[in-house]
Amino acid sequence: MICHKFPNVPSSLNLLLLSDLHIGANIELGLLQSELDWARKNKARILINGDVFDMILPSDRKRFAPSTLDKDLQGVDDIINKAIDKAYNILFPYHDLIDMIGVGNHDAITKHHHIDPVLLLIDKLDKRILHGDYCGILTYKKDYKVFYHHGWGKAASINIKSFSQALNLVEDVDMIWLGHLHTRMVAHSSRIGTNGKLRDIYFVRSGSYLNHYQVIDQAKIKKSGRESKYGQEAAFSPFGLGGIKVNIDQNLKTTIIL
Ligand SMILES: [Mn+2]
Repeated sequence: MICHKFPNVPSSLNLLLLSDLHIGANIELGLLQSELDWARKNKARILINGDVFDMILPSDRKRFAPSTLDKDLQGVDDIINKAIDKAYNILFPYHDLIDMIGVGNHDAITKHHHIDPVLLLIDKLDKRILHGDYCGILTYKKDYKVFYHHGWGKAASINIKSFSQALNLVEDVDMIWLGHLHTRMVAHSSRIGTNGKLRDIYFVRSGSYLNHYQVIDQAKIKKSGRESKYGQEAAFSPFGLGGIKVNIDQNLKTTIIL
């Protein structure tokens, strides 16, 4: 895990919390780009909590389907190179805003393919960017602590249980941020501090950019065949798509920007 401090940030700090970009698959790129543009306009720092890449590769007989690849990755042998190029092209215009890129289960291909695509992406984008590993604690300003973990478990409908599980992992934080399940959500709670005062804690889960329920017209399905959609077959809920926008003001008060 990573433990890192960002002490020198604006007194009113905007964060854009992203995860589950799944670059390399067919994603809702327009949504991602509009969020990145929001970050530019509002001088937000961008953090990416894993699954930057989809990395469902042809050697994965269980999950790979050619139709699920982004068109820029089709018909090439060096799919991993092309996925890194694609992520670079999407993120480069915003590289100066990105503070961290972490690893999710889809990026963790080191065991089978002997490569860390997140490290290669960071090398290409901007060597200043923090490699976030799978989890860590980021401290903003004097003492605002965010615990992030890419996540665990099988995709399900709204799942609040993983937040109480995360509370068993970490103490004394202002925000717990997970990804992975693709079920975008925000919850606010508090804990009794050792001084007897209540301390706010926010639970956030950033969503993905995968839409399992795109409507396909008859001409396309009859010409090109049906596309494999694991989310439909498993009856996944359609989820809320996209990241989470946050403001932390000069008094370290959290506002989720909806
Ligand atoms: Mn994911």
